[in-house]
Amino acid sequence: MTGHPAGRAATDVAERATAGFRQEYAAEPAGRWAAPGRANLIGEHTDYNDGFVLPFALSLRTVVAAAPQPGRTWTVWSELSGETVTFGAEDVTEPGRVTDWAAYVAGVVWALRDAGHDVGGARLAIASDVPLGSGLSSSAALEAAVLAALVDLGDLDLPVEKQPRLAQRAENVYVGAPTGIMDQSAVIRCREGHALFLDCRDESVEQIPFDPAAAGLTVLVVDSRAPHRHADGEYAARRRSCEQAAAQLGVPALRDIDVTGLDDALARLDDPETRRRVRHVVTEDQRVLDTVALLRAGRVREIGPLLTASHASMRDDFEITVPEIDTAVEAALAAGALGARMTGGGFGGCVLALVEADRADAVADAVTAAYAERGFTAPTHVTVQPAPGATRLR
Ligand code: GAF
Repeated sequence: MTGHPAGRAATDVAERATAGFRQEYAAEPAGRWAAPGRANLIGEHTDYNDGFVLPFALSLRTVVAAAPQPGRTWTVWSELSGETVTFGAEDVTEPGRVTDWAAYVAGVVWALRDAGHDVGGARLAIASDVPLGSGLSSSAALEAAVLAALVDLGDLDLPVEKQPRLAQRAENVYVGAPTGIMDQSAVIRCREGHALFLDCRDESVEQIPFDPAAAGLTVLVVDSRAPHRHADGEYAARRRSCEQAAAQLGVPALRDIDVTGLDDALARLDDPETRRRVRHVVTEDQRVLDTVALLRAGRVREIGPLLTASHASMRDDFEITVPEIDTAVEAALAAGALGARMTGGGFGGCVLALVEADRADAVADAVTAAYAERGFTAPTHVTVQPAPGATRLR
């Protein structure tokens, strides 16, 4: 996970966006806006159950260099595809007219217009260090960076607390991915040195100090390199089964069951698979609360077992892990990680491990060796510290 795919010059992502803008439009951008990828410390598949999550932002970022252009036309160049796509007002009257990567940009324009904002035409150039398809929210980073640019360029009245919902609508309705509110909230609202404790029901947030380095620790993020296996269909299926379980239990969302009422709730459900899904969500909400309590008390070293328990719950009850991911977690723990879990929606993506800073290389090597033994494609890794959310670059 170097952030620089083969063949691309290893220059700073903001410089690449600026250079792309100059080359494509033979002009200077009016500004540059960045939004990070995210890792979720704990709280998986709880967001669409109105529950709790605890993500933090990464220093890997997507940068949009942009300037206004007359009329209602948007032109977008992307470093990754090397393509330029232009769309007009007629393409953002309803979802689905712009496809592929540019749909995330058109979706933001659509969502802004749908919410009544008079968004002006713009030229945009996008560069990114957030790896695609690794479960680190490259799509939310793109949406958030574009949104920040369009809000600033048009001087639109859209407070930052309202931006995650709008970006989520772009993804849910225009792109058509039924995701929850976590990723857009994380990439927009996270702060450096903190994890974002988000109540997904009312979107209230608390910035929780999370500074592993101060405790001699680091977070190792391993990209499993596992091909995403049916991730979209499986995500939608998990979401459906949670919603059906809540309806069966007569509550608005699974958030309304707490661990003390879990056994009673499970006894009212006939289907063993549904019981497992419910048990994951209810216990995961509690693990988020327990993690937050430990971090508030400055006991960062003690969160490891909660991370590992979260992984077991995703593996055994929610059934969203794959062999590469489980191998990475097991190898990290065997090599001395304090805790390890898959992060993100599942069926591939990344694992995060809380490790002693001076053991990070040894843990990464152990994961690589376990992969080699099983014949998996070699994983990549990076160590991370909580970084800031979306911002205009000066
Ligand atoms: C994906 C989704 F986009 C999030 O909303 C969340 O549900 C996550 O999977 C699982 O916690 O990242």
